[in-house]
Amino acid sequence: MKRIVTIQDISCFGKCSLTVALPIISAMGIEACCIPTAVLSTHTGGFTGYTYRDLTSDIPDIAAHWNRINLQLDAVYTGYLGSFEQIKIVSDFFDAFKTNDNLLIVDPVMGDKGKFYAGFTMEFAKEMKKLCRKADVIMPNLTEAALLLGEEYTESGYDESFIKNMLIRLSRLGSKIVIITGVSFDTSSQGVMSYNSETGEFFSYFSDNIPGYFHSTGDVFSSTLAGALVKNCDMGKAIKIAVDFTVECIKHTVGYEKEHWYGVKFEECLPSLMNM
Ligand code: PXL
Repeated sequence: MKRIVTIQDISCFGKCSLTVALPIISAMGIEACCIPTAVLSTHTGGFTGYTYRDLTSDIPDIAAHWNRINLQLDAVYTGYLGSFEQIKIVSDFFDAFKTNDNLLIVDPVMGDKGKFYAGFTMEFAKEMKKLCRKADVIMPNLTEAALLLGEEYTESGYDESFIKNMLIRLSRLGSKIVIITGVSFDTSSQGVMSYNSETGEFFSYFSDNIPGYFHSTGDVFSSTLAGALVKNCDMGKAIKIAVDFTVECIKHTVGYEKEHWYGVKFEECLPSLMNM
């Protein structure tokens, strides 16, 4: 059985980060361990007055204990990180747990639709770039890709060579595999493009573009992709599973946007992920 540790916050209500990653990884038949980086009463996208308890100082002690019990990890998958110090500590965690055959997977969560999430800045993006340098796989959305490259966000009107060029430049940060999510060349489809800097291979996979904004789909995609890669799916298959499952969760939420504006109803789709 494979084992992933995912390092991100717990938003107690709101269906994102750990409350999405843990069930998805478990449903894929992978042992899910976690390091919660902070506890929030809700996520920050659309709620006001949320609580935030920082758990950064617990991370080195958890890492030290895991070292003492010689815990082996098939992958370390990071999502939302809340401070410069957290990035630094996660970077130390990478150094402590990297082996020749495990995967360091970074979703550089910082923003969407051309905007930072609450509390993120350009300085944070510069720090995140350093973490991406150590990763084997990074999976920014188009907004985060632009932030990592220090450029303006291009919302639409780009073509395949524009994204390929971004992928190549992002790979120069240091990771072997780069995946850009939220790519759309026309209004009817949306998907992802990836680049493997060792083989020079590009891969794209597109599905239906469903109008509207659906929270937590980035976390659904990244958790599924991390699981598929750890289960040794090739890149094409891993991306297809992650996109298809994310789109299924979105379609399942269409019509329930009022009650479920804060996150997609991924739970009822988990049986289908297990079958994939
Ligand atoms: O889904 C990414 C995410 C994770 N964690 C927190 C967030 C967000 C996005 O808004 O607010 C706390």
